[in-house]
Amino acid sequence: MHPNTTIAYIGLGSNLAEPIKQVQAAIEALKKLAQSHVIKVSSLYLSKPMGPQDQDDYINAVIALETKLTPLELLDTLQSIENKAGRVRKENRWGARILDLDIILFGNEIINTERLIVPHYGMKTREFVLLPLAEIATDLMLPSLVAADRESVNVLSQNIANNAMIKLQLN
Ligand code: A4P
Ligand code: MG
Repeated sequence: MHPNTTIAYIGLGSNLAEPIKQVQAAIEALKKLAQSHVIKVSSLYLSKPMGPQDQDDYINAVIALETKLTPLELLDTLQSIENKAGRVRKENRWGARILDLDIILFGNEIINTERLIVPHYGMKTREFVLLPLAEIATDLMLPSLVAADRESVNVLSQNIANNAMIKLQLN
């Protein structure tokens, strides 16, 4: 792998306006990203909403992207894909959305800035992130400032309660 290339994991979520199509279209958009290459795509999962329950179920997936973009360039790009999908940002936390693209991991980088927190703050407690991630990256270890504290995606995914999530079989 080129020295400036990083493998980033991106979480996709949608529960509005035909979520399966939204997630599939976002994957197609990610395949066209400059300086980047989609190397793995998880199955699509149907998940119960985390947060307010008066919203539809979500479609979630995770992809692995080999990229030469910086983390902030990647965030800008993801936000422009969200905006093109017609995303409207609302005040209500964890409310319904057409498309949400989160940077779950960016290589082994640990980022804590105003615009970007990586690893994603919710990744270890969300089955709709951990299970698709484990599907495409079983042997992955999370970054940690203390090497001995690195956690494995496989172990985290085995220990998470699966809230009736369904892996979709699409042709
Ligand atoms: N930001 C910071 N770190 C990151 C990162 N690692 N990746 C900042 C992406 N963005 C990051 O994001 C708000 C700001 O977070 C961005 O401007 C960026 O600078 P946003 O996408 O506008 O807001 P959000 O996604 O609504 O944020 P919030 O409230 O953290 O929502 P979550 O945590 O993403 O949860 N239930 C199911 N079953 N499946 C889901 O996918 N998703 C949510 C949203 C709720 N319930 C869900 C699901
Ligand atoms: Mg988001």
